[in-house]
Amino acid sequence: MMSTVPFVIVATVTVIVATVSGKESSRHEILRGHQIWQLSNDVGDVPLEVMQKGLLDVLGHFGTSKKVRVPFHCLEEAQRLLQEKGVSREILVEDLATYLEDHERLSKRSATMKSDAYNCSQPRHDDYMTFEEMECFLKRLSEDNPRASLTSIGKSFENRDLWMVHVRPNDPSDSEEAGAVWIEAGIHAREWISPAVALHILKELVQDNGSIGNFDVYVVPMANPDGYNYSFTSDRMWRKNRRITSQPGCGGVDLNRNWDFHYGVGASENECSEVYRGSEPFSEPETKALRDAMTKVKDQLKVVMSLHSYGQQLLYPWGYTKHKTAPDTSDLIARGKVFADAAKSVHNTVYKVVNSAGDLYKASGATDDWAKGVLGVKYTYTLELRDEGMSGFNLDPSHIVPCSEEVWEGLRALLNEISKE
Ligand code: 0X9
Ligand code: ZN
Repeated sequence: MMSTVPFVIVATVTVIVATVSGKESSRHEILRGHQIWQLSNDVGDVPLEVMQKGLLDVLGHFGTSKKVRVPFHCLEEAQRLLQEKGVSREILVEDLATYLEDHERLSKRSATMKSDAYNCSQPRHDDYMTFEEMECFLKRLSEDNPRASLTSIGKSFENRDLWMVHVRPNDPSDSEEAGAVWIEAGIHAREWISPAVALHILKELVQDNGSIGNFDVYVVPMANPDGYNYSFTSDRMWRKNRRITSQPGCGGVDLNRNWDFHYGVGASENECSEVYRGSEPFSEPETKALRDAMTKVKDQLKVVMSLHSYGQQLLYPWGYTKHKTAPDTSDLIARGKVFADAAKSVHNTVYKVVNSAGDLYKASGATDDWAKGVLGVKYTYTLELRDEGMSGFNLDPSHIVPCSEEVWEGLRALLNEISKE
């Protein structure tokens, strides 16, 4: 017999039950049923192959073991493929939505519960900032500091501004040109610590009275604003931009696979994959804008640093191949160690200086390889920020300040060393 209970009563009961269980209006619904697995050691490239098929998302890389996220509808297929290749798994998180909800409840934060009104004068230290809050800070910074100018280098797929701040050297009368540094952050949406650190570095840069030498510094603190915004509102684990693709439910291009240098290696043609490279090199408005802005200052560029998370590693090229050594490798390692030693001196955080393809995994189409291979910039790095995997992307905001402090110290030491060349 059909139930005669009116919908309104069912709905009311559902709301009460949901409220009691604390699961009302969850913004993590999209991740319901997703699991986090720790894969057995010595997995080789198997997880990356499965990721390229769009069945899982490799999160962290530690030696030979890997942590992956598997969407609910891929659980069986991913498990079957991994088993076929002799890779076993341990389930670390049964349901990612519940995990994130519990975590938020414990840390008493949620996107809708911001601590206090934001007045734009300083970057937040107590919480991750929304894109609008970042814009407000950047505008205020450039109004208040004559050495800083703010430019929109283009628009994102959803028409948000791609902001670049140029901080001129402290002493422009100093005839010795040091060159320029390029800092890119937030190209991967869910890596929230990256733009947060970039904003804190900007704050330091405009206050700096010459301790970094005579460098011009260009900072793009939010290279993927659409993805970042989406990771706040709808999917905390979103990585790509928000390009609409031909397959419904499989949007987004991995902007760190879209640059035109050995395009395609270690990236995917599959729109559903987390490492989808896009329809062609520089198919995306975000990478095009970055390319054009970097190209304009290419003759000045000495250092390009792309901020990511997580893993606490300073990666040097190449990323596209394990079989070739990039030019200047010994200098990249030596200066990288200067960065790491200085960073460690602040809060004892260890950043390992490692080769991208050799020590992490093969992946082409990233900022660092393109800047070195095409623009010919000597020092190009990807810096994987805190942590080593305890919290991963879900890093507590209490890390924002200490992480920024150690990166600032590392950067200062690195630039001082390079300015001696
Ligand atoms: O895979 C990436 O794009 C970066 N790691 S992340 O976990 N943040 O996604 C590393 C990129 C390293 N550089 C190259 N492979 N060229
Ligand atoms: Zn990243």
